[in-house]
Formats: sequence, structure tokens, C-alpha cells
Amino acid sequence: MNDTRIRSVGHRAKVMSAEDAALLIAPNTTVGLSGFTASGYPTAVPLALAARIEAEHLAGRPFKLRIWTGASTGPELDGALAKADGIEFRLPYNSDPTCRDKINRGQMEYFDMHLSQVAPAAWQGILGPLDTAIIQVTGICEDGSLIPASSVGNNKTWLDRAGQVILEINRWQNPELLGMHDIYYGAALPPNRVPIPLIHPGDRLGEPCFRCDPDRIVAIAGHLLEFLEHEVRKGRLPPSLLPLQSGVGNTANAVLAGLIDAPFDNLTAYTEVIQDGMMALMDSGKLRLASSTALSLSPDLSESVNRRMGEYRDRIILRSQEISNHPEIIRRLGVIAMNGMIEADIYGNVNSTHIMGSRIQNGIGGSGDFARNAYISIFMSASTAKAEAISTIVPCASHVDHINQDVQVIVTEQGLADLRGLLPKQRAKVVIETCAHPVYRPMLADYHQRALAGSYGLQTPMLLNEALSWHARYVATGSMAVSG
Ligand code: 0RQ
Repeated sequence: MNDTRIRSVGHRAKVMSAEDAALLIAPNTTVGLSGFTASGYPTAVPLALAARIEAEHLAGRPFKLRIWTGASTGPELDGALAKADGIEFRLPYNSDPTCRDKINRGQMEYFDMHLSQVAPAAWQGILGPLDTAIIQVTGICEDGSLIPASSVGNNKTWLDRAGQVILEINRWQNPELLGMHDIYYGAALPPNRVPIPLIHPGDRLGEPCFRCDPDRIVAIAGHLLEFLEHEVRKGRLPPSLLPLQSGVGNTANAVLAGLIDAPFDNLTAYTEVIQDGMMALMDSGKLRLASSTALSLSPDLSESVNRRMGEYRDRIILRSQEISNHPEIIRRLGVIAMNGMIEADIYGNVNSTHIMGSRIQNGIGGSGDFARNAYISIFMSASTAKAEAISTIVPCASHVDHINQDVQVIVTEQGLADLRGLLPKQRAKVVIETCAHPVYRPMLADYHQRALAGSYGLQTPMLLNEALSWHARYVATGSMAVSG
């Protein structure tokens, strides 16, 4: 497919109808939509959502949403959702007559805020969590960045804060819009607030496009693909690879879907959960069969897989978890394990479970079964979390689930570190140079240099008083970065 509006292959694999996109939105959740006046607001997904809400109401099921926008929008958004009686709460500015009527009758809550204070309030969390962003864009670049439409409003914040993102492409707006926008990523809450360097009305401070989390995932998949192709060329992996294992979570799921573009055929999987990404790989014909203990699919995919279950019976095998995760079988088959992580330290010790060393996220699950026994054990994550306030590459992991001996490859959107055969000091150099985010890379390099000069021992250099200081700083200030 040669779609000039969607240049990122990873995004092309996710194209769906407005009706299917509307199914991703659950009742009683908060949705942040693009739009500032009747400009740059999505239409197809809100209309499909309004139809869905009407159908739910007819079936006697309540369905209301909390709606955040940039300012007023148009009839296909505010008007349609209000007519379907689907808006419980709305902010900020509104000019839609149906909304106005419902607000004045006490049937809709309306929070009339200063427009400049909406994004900071969303960042402070005082408005509650944002579940979904529905953003109109005019295109998606090769690297996954998003070309804005004719309004910017709160879109950057919605994209940064939302749990899931639905993009609607406006194919009417001229592609020459690219370059008109200035998307500034330097705004921060006190005490990290710094002057916004806008001196003249024509100053450009930021970037022409929105960043969006999935492009990190597309990049991770790209690095992984390159690595696997390299291993095949070297003769260390056969052309159909070895059985794949893919862990739980957003990253592992999306990275697997990204392998659709891989030049490999006849793939197999020996894993413990089959998520949407693996089904996409199977539907593409790349994945011949998958062995697992569970189908763990999103609600809308469950429905279509359930309808076609007969087609999958010969290609999916479900087993007890003592077999799906059996160390001897994983070792014998030579599984390529790909698991998500919370953080890794510069020596390749991986934390899969604890935020800042003490707060449990999920649990170790099957990651240890696979990591220790895999032919190649890969851990992946975006290089930062919480809007760059946290580096996922740290001087010292705040909790260790997978010791460095069980971790052969670390990959972030920045790059892939192949740690096989490297000594601790060599591992640190490669991890810092390839995986760390540019904001944190110099800080890590500086730490490592000073550790090399002043550590108690030189096998695995460490500054005892500093090793966990990044985590302590985050807990104290809300950021691992040193301000000023
Ligand atoms: O927080 O939910 O508040 O937004 O952690 O992060 O990036 O969406 O990652 O969904 O891929 O999950 C390790 C948890 C990764 C998963 C883990 C925050 C981040 C977000 C989720 P929000 P992402 P993923 C065998 C494999 C252990 C079990 C396993 C997991 C949330 O992969 O549970 O591997 N693994 N099983 O913001 C603070 C950091 C952070 C961070 C991420 N460094 N510091 N917060 N987050 N990194 C299969 C089975 O066992 C079934």
C-alpha cells in the first residue's frame, strides 16, 4: 500500500474503521479530543461513537463520557455526542446549542476554565486520568510523528497523557500544513518550570509535529528486526528464526505487531500469552503456529477471533502453564524471549516488577522462566517513562528480577545493545551509548566515568552513595533529571 498520508508502516498495520475505533472506548471513561473552534476536530470517530452510545442506551445500558477538548468544536463532535446523551461532563469552552441546553437543564456538568490552565490541570492530575485521546492529524511521518491539522489546542497534552490514542486522518487539509506548527515540549509544572523562550511573535521554539508514544514502539520493533536479520546473516539464527516468546504489556504486544514487516516466513511461537500483536502476525501469514497457555486479546479482537475460531484450531495450541513455561523445553527449543521491563541498569540487570524499588507494578509472571532459559533473552522498553521524568536506563536497578547473566539484549527506541560476551565495563558503555535517552545519556556517562575512577572495586564499578540517587531524586522532585 502506498499511502502518502500514513508513511509509517507500523501505523498502517493499525488502520481500522471509525466504528471499530469507537469500540475501543469504554463507558464512564474520559476522552480528550482535538479541536479548537470548528477546526481540526475529529468527525468520523465521534459520529461512530454517538451511534454506539445511542445503541447502548436503546439496549438499556448506560453510556456516558467525560469530554475534554481544546475549546468549542463542531456539530459532528459536541452536537452528536450531546444529542446521543453521551456527555456527562465537559470542559472547557463550549458553543454547541445542544450542550448549552443540557448544561442549563442540569443534565450535563460543565467546567468553564481559563483555556491556558487546562493542560497544566491535566498534568497535575486534578482532572483525573485521561483514558483516550482522539486526535485529528493530516498525516503520519515515517518515524511515526504526527502532522497536526488546522488547530493545535491541547493535542500535545492529550497525546502525552492518554492511555490510548486514536488518530483520525484529515485527507482534505493540504499536506503543505507540515511546517506551520510549533509544538513546544519545554512546558513543565513548578518547581521544574523554566522560562518559555518566546521573545518575538514569529519565534519557533519546538517541533513541526507531535511526538506520540507508539513511534517509540515502532522504533523498538525496527531495531529488533535489524538485529534478527543480522543474526540470520551471521548464520546464528535460521531464516525462519527460532520460536518466539513475547511477554505481557503494551510494549511487547506492539513490538510483535511491528514484526509484520519482517522478511521472515514460517515463524513459530512458544510463549505463554497470545496478545493482539501475535494474532496480527498470524493473520499476516508470517506466523505459522503458536503454542501458549492463554489467548489474551483485547475485547474487539476477541470478538472477531471468536467468530473465526475454527480457522485457528490447527495453528494455535493451548497447554498447561507448567508446560508452556517449562525451563527444559524453552532451553531445548532455543526460544527467542522478548519481554517488557520497568528499568535496566547500565550492567544489564533488569527490574520487571517494582517502581522505584518498592512499589509493585504487576509481578514477575513468566519472564524469569523464559529469560534464564532462552536462546536469546531480550528486554525492551521506551528509554523514558512519565513524559521523560524517568530514565528506564539507570546507574543501578532499584530492584532486580533478572540478573545480568539472564539478559543478552536490551532495546529501547534509541537503539539495541547486544551484550553477549561483554564484560560489565563494556556492557555499561554499550548500554549508555545505544539505549539511553539523550537527556540522560551524558548523566549516565558521567556517572560511569566517575565510578571507573573511584569505585571500591573495578570489576563492576559502582558509586555506593550515588547508585540509587536517581530514584531518590525522582521520589523527592518528580524527575530523575537534574534541573538547572
Ligand atoms: O504506567 O500505567 O501509569 O501509565 O509502568 O508501562 O511502558 O506501558 O509498559 O505495558 O509494556 O509493561 C514491565 C510492567 C511493562 C510488563 C511491564 C510505568 C508506565 C506505565 C506500564 P501507567 P508501559 P508495558 C511473561 C512475561 C513482568 C511480567 C512479564 C510486566 C506502566 O512487561 O508486567 O514480563 N512484566 N511477563 O509509565 C516508573 C519506570 C517505568 C514506569 C514503566 N522505569 N518507572 N514507571 N513505567 N517504566 C508473560 C506473563 O507473565 C503472563
